[in-house]
Parts: sequence; structure tokens; C-alpha cells
Amino acid sequence: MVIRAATSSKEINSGGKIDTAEKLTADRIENAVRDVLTSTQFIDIHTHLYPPAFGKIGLWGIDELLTYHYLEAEFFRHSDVAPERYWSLPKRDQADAIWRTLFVQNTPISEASRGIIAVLQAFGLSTDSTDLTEARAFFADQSLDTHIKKVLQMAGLSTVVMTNDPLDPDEMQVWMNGVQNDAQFQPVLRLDRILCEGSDPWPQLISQGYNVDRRASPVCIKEIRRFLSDWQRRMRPVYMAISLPDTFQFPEDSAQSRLLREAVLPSCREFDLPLSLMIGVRRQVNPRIRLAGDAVGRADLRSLERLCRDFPENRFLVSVLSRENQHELCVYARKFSNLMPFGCWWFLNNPSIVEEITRERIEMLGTSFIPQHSDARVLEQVIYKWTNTRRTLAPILAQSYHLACEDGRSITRQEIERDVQRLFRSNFEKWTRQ
Ligand code: RAT
Ligand code: ZN
Repeated sequence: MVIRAATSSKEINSGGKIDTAEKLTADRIENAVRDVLTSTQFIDIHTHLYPPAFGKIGLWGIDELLTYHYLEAEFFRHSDVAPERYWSLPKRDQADAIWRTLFVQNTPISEASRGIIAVLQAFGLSTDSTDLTEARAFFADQSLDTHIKKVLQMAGLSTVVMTNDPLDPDEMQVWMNGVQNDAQFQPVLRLDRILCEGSDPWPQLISQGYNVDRRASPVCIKEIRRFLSDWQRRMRPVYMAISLPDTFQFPEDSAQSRLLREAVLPSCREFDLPLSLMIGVRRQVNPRIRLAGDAVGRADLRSLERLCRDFPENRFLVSVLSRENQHELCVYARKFSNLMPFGCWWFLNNPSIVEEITRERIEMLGTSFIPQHSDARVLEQVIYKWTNTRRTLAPILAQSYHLACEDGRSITRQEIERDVQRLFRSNFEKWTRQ
């Protein structure tokens, strides 16, 4: 559970209210930052979470938490069980194997394994049990609607942004059946299947009634725009999104590149939506371990430079996976005001790396970026991921204010509140025109 930092009694005026306009002395800055971070409701701008109406697509509970692909990768390092054998087991047995290996036979000190401990602790469950009986009984007892509300409240989130794939047969059905809008979950139109080389979206598109072909002919481009328009109307997404490999080049002589330039970018302009690019994943470096088998590569960000420069009417939300690309991303954000860096995802979401990237971003961009998203795939992960973000960010933000103070500019709680609002809410709201 998010722990509220105690507000210093000095900040409380005679009327019992916090004096937010008072200049803070150096010794009170860090407490004030912690307090503001804790009491501000964040928007989680990229997750793989869904409301109950999406059925089995939305993952939650202890077995899903333990079979998160970040933990599966660690399991295969510590266990002799061959991947093929592991995949043949029912989910419950997989979760048992991971619990035994990573939590009983080993000490959970990696970021992902500490996350499980933090979730168990947040629900008052035992963190050193030899089996999962108690945890399973607890989750089996929850009713999903109430549980979701409670989890988001524990994570200090007002809203989470989903990842919605219109070409996923199960998810498509949910939308076609006219799913009710849930204010806590904002949709995103994810386009990987259309824009990633090697994927074969064509039969799916044809079955949905679009006259497309593999060459991205002029007719096909028109049809993809019609597809995007139909799905924009159906989903009302807050942005469109693609994850891209480290080898991503733009422009390029390929059907995907033409579709990006002639269909996706114009549709984003037409609907006034940003395009999110998550760049740098090397898919299936080790296919034996499935989702855990993706890796990272340094990307050529000149392609991003061309996109930002040649399409000034488009807004780009960008996250890069390679640590080596982070500084360049900040430099490009200083050149192009249609570029909004966001998040420290996947292999970057470790305190040491988040700290380094966030310092760099504050030093180069002030508050004009979005520090983090959770990328949660299983509901309860938002509890530990956002606790960790607040914990890592508090000293970094406080240090920035200390430096400003040393340079001669005092700071008030009001200003800290304004900055935290920008970083974790309004930069995103502004970018998505909310
Ligand atoms: O962080 C992850 O879980 C990755 O597998 C991906 O989901 C990545 O975040 C993506 O959205 O492609
Ligand atoms: Zn993701």
C-alpha cells in the first residue's frame, strides 16, 4: 500500500491547512516532495490492463502475477526445468514452480520478484510461505469490480490506459459487442500487427471487410484509413501506438513504411491523436522462452528525427528501450516540441536505471516529459510499480529543488504540486487533448 509521508507540522498554518505558498526551507523539501507524490493521483499512460467487461483478456491474481514473463525469464535461469516442460504445465503448476524456485529456494531480491513480495505485503498476506494456499484463497475471495477499484486506489492511480488490439480475435469481439466505456480505463488503438514487418494482418483485415493487399497499393492505403476511422469511432482511443524493433528505419521502401506515412500519420492528424512509438525491442531472440524471449537493441533515432521534422502536425509519444538511446531522445525532445518522451519500460524499469534516466530528463527537459508508465500486464502489479516509482523519484525531484535553492530560487509546495501534476497528469492530458 502507498504509504503517506507525514506532513511536517511547520507546513500546517493556524487554520489547520497546509500553507502551500510558503517558501520551503531546505530540510522540508524532501518531505514535501514525498507527500505531494503520494497524494497526487497519477495517470498510468501505458498498461496491458482491462476492465471486467474484457473477460479473460484482463489478468489478475497470484497465478498471473507469478507467471509474468519478467519472472519466467528469471525462473529459467535458476531452474533445471526445460522451457518445453514448463509450457506444458497448467498455469497453477507453473506458478507453483516459480514460487518454489524464486521465492523459497532463492531470495527474492530482483526487481520483479520484490514486486511480488510488495503485493503480498500490501494485502497483508504472508511473504515467506512455502506454498500459495493463503494467497490463492485471498484472490479467489475478491470480486473483480471492487478489487480493481481498491487496487487502483492503493496504487494512487485515477486512470490506466489500455493496449487495445483491433486484430486480436478475442478483443475484437468485445468491441464489436459494444463494450461499455469504463472511465478508469482509457483505450489505445495498437497497430503492431499492421505496421510490424513479418506480421500477417491481411486475412484478418479482409475478414473484417477491408479490401487490402500486401503491397500497400493506393486502394489498400485508402482501406487502412477506413479501418482506422472505423476503429477510432468504435474505441475512441486516446492515442494510436506501435512498438518497433531496434532496426526501425523511416522512411524505407516497404509496405509498412508507406502505411505509416500515408495511412497512420494522416489518420492521427485527422482525429487529432498522438502516435506512441516504443522503439528498440528485438523480438524472439530466444523463442523457446516465448514472451520472455524478447531482447533489446540500440535504435537509429535519425528515423525519429525525420518523423518529428517532416510531420510537424503530428504529435509523438516516444519511449526507447535501449539505455544507450536515452540521451539522444532528450536531445531530440529539445529540438522538436511535437515529441514527448515517456516512461522507462521493461529492462529499464529498475531503480538504478530509472534514476539515471529521470535525472537526465529533468536536467535537459525540466518538467516537459512523462517520467513513467507501469506497463503492467497483471492488475496488482500497479501497486508495486507505482510505489517504486514514487520511492525512486522523491529524492531525484528533491535534489533538483535543492540545487535550484542553492542557485538562489526558493521553492513552495504549490510549485511542487504543479510540477508533479505536469509530470504525471497534465503533460499527458494536454498531449491527448483531454
Ligand atoms: O513490458 C512488457 O511487458 C513488454 O512485453 C511489452 O508489453 C511492451 O511493453 C509492449 O507494449 O510492447
Ligand atoms: Zn507494453
